Amino acid sequence: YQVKEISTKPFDGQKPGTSGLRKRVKVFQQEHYTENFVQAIFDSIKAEGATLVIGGDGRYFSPETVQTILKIGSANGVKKLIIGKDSILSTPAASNVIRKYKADGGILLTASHNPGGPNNDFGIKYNVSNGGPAPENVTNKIYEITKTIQRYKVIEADPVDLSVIGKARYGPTEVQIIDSVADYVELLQDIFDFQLIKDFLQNNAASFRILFDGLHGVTGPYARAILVDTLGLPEASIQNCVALPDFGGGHPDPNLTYAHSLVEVVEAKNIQFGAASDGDGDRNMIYGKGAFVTPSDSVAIIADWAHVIPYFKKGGVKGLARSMPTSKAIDLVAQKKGLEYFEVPTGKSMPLNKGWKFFGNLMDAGRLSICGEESFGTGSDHIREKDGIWAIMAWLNIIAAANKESPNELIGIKELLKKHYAVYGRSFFSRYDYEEVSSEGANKLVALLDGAITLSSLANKTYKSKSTNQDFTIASVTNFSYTDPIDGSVSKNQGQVVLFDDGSRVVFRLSGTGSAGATVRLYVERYVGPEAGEKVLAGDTAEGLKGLIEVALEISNLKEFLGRDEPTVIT
Ligand code: VG1
Ligand code: CO
Repeated sequence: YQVKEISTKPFDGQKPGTSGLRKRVKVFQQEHYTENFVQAIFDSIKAEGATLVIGGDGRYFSPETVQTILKIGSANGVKKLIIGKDSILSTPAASNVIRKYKADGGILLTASHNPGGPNNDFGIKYNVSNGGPAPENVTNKIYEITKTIQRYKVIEADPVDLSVIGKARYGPTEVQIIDSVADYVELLQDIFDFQLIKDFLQNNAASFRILFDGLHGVTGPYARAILVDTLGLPEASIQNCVALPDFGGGHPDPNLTYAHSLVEVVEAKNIQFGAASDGDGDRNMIYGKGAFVTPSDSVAIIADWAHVIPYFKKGGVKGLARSMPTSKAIDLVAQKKGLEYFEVPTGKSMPLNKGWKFFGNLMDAGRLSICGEESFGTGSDHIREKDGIWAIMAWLNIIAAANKESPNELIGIKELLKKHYAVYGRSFFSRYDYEEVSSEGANKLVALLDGAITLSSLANKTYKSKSTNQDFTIASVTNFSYTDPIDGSVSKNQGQVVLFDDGSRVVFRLSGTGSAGATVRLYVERYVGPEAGEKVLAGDTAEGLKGLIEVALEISNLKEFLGRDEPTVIT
C-alpha cells in the first residue's frame, strides 16, 4: 500500500480538553483541519501496531470523519480498528469496548450535549487504554503537534461500509465493525438484577409506568435494547429514541430546561419514573411525576442502596466521591457506612482540563466505586466515564429492591427521597448558570472573591436576607485546590467556596465548556437535618434556597459585575 504524504499548515486553537476538541462543524470541514488533528493524535500515541476503538454519538460529520481516521490511521501503521456500526458508540459503551477488547485507546466523535447538525458542533476526543479520557500530558502533546504540523499521511483505499457488522480491511489495517449495543447490554446485565427489575415492572405495569427520553441522542438504541427488548416494556416507555445526526434540532442535555419533552409527558400522563440522557449518553436525569431528583441526591441514594445491586454485592463498595460543587449528601452516606470519600475538582475546570480523570485515577487505584457530579453525571468503576443508562438502571434496581423489602406500599422516586431525607437530612441544592457574560465582568467577580480570601475580609460577617429574614454568617472563604492522592498532582483555583456557620455553602466557578464569552456558575447548598421534620424536608428547592441565593448575589456583587438580573439556566 502506498503511503502518501499530504502537506498542510497548522490551524490555531486545536487544543483539546479532556472532553476533546469541540468546534463548529464548519470549522472541522475546512480543508485539512480534521486531518491535521487526527494526524496529531496518531503522532502523540504509539500508532504503529495499535488497536483502537472508533465510535461516537452519531452526530453530523461522523461517518466522514471515520473514513478520515481509516485513511490516516492505516498510513500511520495502526494494526486494527474496532468501529461501532454506523460509527455509533455511546461514550460509556466506548469506554467499555476499549476495556473489554483490551484496546490501546479510542477516538470518540462527540460534542456531548452540544447541539449537532451542519451549523452546530462536532468534536473529537481521545480516550486511553483504561477507557477514560486522555490525561493532560497526552492532550498537551496533541496540541503541541497541531501547532507545527507540516504534513499528514494517508493511504487511499476503498471506503469501508460502516453498516455491515463483521471483519473488513482498509489497506493494511484490520477493521472490525461491531454491534454498537450488544457489549454494553451484556455489561449491564452483569451489573444489575434484571430479573428483579423485570418482575417488579411486570407486577406493577399499571401503577408504575416508565418513560425514557433519548432526546434523539445516541442512547435511543441502547434504551430500546434494554427497556423494550430485554425488560419487555411497551413501546410507549421510550420516546425520541431514534438517533439523529442533528438530534432533531434539539439541545440533547438532560435537565429541566432542555429535556422539557420528558417533563411534559411525565406530568401530563402521571408517569412514575421518567429519565433522559444526553447526546453521547454519559449524563442522566431522573424525573418522576412531581419528583425531580437532583444529581447530588441521586448519587447519594445509589451509594446508600448499593448493597442491592449485584455488582456491588459481589465486589463491595470501595469508596465514594463527588465533584467539589456537588452537594455533600453523598459524604453523609460515606460517613454512616464508614467508607472513604473524596471531593475532586469539576470535570472541566480552567485552566486545567482534567475531566473524569480524577475519578478514574481513584478507581484504577481501587479506592472508588461510586461517584457523581451535580451536572447530571453519575458513574461507577465498571467503566471510566460517567454513564447515563447505568444510573437509570441503578435507580430501577433500587426501586425494585425497595418494593420487595416493603411489599405493602408502592415505593417510587418520591418515597425513596423521603426515606433518604428522614435518615440523612436533605441538602437543598441548585445551580445558576450565567452564560455568555463578559469575561471582564466574570474576572472582576473572581478578583473580588480572591481578594476577600487574601485579606480574610469576609470571615465572620453576617448577611441578612431581606425576603426571608434569615441570617447567614460566613465561616470561611477559600479557593478550592486538590492534591490527587494517587499521582500527587495539584490542581489549584478550582472555584471560590463561601462556607457559612450553619454548614450552608456557595460556590463560584468559571465554566470550561462555554463557547462564547464566559460562563459563571453559582452553586448553592443548604443542609437541613432530619430533625426538621417531613414537611420542611419535602419543601420546594427554590423556597428552601431563596435567602441563601440572595446573600450569595450580594456578597459577590454578581448582578452588577455580570450585568444580569437573572441566570440563563437554573438546574
Ligand atoms: C461541565 C460540567 C462538568 C462536566 C463537564 C463535561 O463543565 O459542569 O461537571 O464534567 O461539563 O461534561 P463546565 O466546566 O462547563 O462547568 V460532558 O457530558 O460534556 O462530558
Ligand atoms: Co455527555
